[in-house]
Amino acid sequence: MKAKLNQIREEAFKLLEDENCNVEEIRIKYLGKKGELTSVLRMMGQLSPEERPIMGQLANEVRAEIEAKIAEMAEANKAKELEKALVSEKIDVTAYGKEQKIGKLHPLTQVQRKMEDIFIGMGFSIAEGPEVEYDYYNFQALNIPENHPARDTQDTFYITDNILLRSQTSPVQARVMEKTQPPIRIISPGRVYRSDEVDGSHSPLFHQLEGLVVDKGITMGNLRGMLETFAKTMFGEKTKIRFRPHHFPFTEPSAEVDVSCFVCGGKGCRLCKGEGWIEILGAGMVHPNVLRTCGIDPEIYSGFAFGMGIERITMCQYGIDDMRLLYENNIKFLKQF
Ligand code: 2U9
Repeated sequence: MKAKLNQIREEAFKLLEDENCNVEEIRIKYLGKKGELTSVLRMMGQLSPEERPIMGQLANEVRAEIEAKIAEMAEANKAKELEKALVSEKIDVTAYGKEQKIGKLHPLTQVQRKMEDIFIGMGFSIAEGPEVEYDYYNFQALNIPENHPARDTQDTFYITDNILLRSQTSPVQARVMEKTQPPIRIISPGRVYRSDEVDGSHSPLFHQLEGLVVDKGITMGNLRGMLETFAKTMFGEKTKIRFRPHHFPFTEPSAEVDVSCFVCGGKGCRLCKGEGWIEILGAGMVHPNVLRTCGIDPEIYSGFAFGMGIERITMCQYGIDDMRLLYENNIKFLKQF
């Protein structure tokens, strides 16, 4: 039996010397249930009690040696496979890839973000509110009662008699005033709606950015200084601003505000239509009725407000002469910004 066990070891080792041998086949042949080593072990019963432990130990040694050799071969095979895969699956990292087209923000969004950044830099927070709004917040709280002529110029889309699509973002500020006592320093950018026909300068949906500051002792001087800082940061250091008297129901006094033309510097050109000035926004001191209606005592507090169309600012900045271009999603147009 000893000779048989040694023979099994020799044979198995010889077969395993071949690098390309089938390791699993050899394992089954010698160590499997019907393998040669198992058959020898079955004959142990025929041995004398003295021989049995000696042969048992030898058989275990032979099994362990063959198993160790098989494990070593399997490990070597794995390494060989990996080596092969590394060669055959080599990746050329310098090869041309598929170009990834990177999109960018719409010019209106770019301009809105730039405006927001400027106001955030001056200590404003962004306030948001619903686009589907109550008549109360859109008109009545802003000193525009039923049948007021301003309802014509701001005609919008009605969901019911008292629910509409907001025609300005002012209702956002009215809501903030109702909930918060001064100091208030907010801007409200967003979509607004008007019942307008589409043309080169009108759209039933456009974007506004409005601002509101309410505190003790706020004056028109504060409004002017703040707007000058905005204009210089937005359009360039040399930009000047001017106020022209105007009327809005929600501010008193009110003004339309122009910036000196940033193309010709005020001499007169195509962009400013020879005027030297470009109208960009409306502003004024918040009407005492509005403060009172929104729960703020106009005897203690005063405030200023302003509003501008984001489309208008975008068109000025980029010299776009037709507003419809901003909504058509023409990729050739949009790629320019
Ligand atoms: C509250 C009180 C007052 C916001 C203001 C304007 C002047 C203005 C227009 C600019 C061009 C609208 O987009 S546009 O058509 N806006 O001229 N907006 S003052 O005044 C407010 C806002 C909120 C509570």
